[in-house]
Amino acid sequence: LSPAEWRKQSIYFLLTDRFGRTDNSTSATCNVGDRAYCGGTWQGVINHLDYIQGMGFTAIWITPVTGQFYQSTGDGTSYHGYWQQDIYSLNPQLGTASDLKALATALHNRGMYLMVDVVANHMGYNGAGTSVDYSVFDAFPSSSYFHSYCEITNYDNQDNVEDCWLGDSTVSLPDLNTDLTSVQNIWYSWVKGLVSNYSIDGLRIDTVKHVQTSFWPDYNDAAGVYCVGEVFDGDPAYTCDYQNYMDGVLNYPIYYQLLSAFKSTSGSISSLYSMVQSVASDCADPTLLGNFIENHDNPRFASYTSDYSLAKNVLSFLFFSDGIPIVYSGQEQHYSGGADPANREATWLSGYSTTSTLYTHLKTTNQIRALAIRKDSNYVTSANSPFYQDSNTIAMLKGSTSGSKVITVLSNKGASGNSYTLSLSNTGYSSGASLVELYSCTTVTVDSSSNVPVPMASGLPRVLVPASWVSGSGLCGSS
Ligand code: ABC
Ligand code: CA
Repeated sequence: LSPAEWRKQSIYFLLTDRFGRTDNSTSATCNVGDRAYCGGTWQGVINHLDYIQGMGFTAIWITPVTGQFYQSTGDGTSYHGYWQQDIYSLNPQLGTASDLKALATALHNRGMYLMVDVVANHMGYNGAGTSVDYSVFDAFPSSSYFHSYCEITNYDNQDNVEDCWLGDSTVSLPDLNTDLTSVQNIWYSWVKGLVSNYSIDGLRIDTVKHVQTSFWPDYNDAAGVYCVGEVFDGDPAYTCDYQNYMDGVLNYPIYYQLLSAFKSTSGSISSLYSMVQSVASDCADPTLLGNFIENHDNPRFASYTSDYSLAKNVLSFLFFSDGIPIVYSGQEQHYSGGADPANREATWLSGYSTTSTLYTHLKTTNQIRALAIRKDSNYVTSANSPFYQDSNTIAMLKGSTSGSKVITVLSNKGASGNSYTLSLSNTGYSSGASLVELYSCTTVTVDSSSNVPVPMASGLPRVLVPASWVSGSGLCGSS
């Protein structure tokens, strides 16, 4: 699937081992601290696609599928899939080739898409970097394919980041010498084959900043589908540069500012406001970034605050700013695990509730975004524009036509926030125009000074669109 088509999607990210089991159990034990396989499978994902689609997601991103090593170590096991050894086989703990193909088919039959996580930077080894038996790596069975061992010690030194190894002395991550044409050719033909064998629609690429930039354009081309790279860095100048070498990157610059603006009622809105502008100017195309507030590498949002209004606001930001929204499995159940491995709770233990507060918030939010995409064919390519801020509020406009843009108003006042009317000018709407706020289903009329009166309460997010959009949308009781 092309980048242009991916812009319209909404992605649910899951760790295959932690989302759904073949036996559909909702009680199978999964102690995150054990860092062990808990029994999730590709078939288990197929079994629960209604749950994902019911929230309005149109795509899933799954963790790496390749063959790993399976022993337990002081750092746990390879349940997450980032410790590959056999790139030409699949991880049998997660299922068979026909299961993975069946997952792609099941998604496609629903009009949904499959994104797979891939790793080109390294293999995984059960032992220290000084004692690697390279014969275990199926495609790279000798030390000559790898950088010589050194641990990454200085993230400010790009050569160190690219040429030294991730991992530790318990599980080392042997770092491929991606400067070698032989290594490049193996990866380019491998990725092409993977995408075609399993009918994959997009890739999430791991550890992108640990490989030289010149490696990526041909990799992205060989994949032939939208690629979004992980560049784990909050500096927009650093991270955006990688978008010159692949379709998109995960939006870590926004992640940090969104988190700090909304993890408490005293967070800085102005830092978020200016980061939206920095990303817009530094990134080649902000509409192809992957937006998130949770993933498997960082503490969950609810580990910072249990406030549901704050949780709703950060979710709404992901959907109504530039880029592709990504929600991490368990976020819809307000899971609150801290740093890895605590943030990898089994989704099945929630019983897959479809009535939980954030499940229903996400369902409405996905519906609103889909409505905007239907009504405004240039919605996803239009530039989001923050146009109002105060110490607790940010308001943004996104859409291609003045007078019918989506207005998003986010607040960090939290659930105990007061009720008031926020009067917004400079929205492009004219006096007398009728808008509907789609979370509360309130109709408002633009006043004689062209101000939009936004009903605020309990620190909840607000999204306004032309009232004429509502009929037939399925929102606010319309059919
Ligand atoms: C395992 C155990 C853990 C145990 C650990 C020692 O071993 O599970 O419990 O603590 C996989 C697994 C992990 C596993 C690791 C190591 O492998 O998922 O569970 O940990 O064996 C990707 C994936 C990630 C994956 C790997 C490896 C890479 O998303 O799930 O981990 O394939 C770096 C990498 C990044 C990587 C991340 C985990 O580590 O760059 O690709 N993620 C700074 C650095 C970043 C660094 C980050 C975290 O710290 O700049 O490069 O990411 O270590 C901001 C700055 C940022 C800064 C942050 C902290 O602050 O702007 O730059 O990030 O302000
Ligand atoms: Ca490297």
